[in-house]
Amino acid sequence: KQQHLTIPVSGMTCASCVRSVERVVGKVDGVREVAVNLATESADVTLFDRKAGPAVVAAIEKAGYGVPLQT
Ligand code: 9UX
Repeated sequence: KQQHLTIPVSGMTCASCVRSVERVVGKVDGVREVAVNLATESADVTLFDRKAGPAVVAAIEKAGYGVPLQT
């Protein structure tokens, strides 16, 4: 089932960081669309399949950014 997620992303400080995160997330299998917002430190991601969620988080962390736990 298609799903929209807002994922918190820490460690982004400039527009290049935003593009880096958009690039790596966009390459993950199952991602339909991604838009990263520096001001809110989050990534809005639309997935073709909710099973892609963990791979999106892994890709963000591998690129050197953090995904703080949502409370
Ligand atoms: Mo921006 Mo991000 O210069 O690691 S690319 S700080």
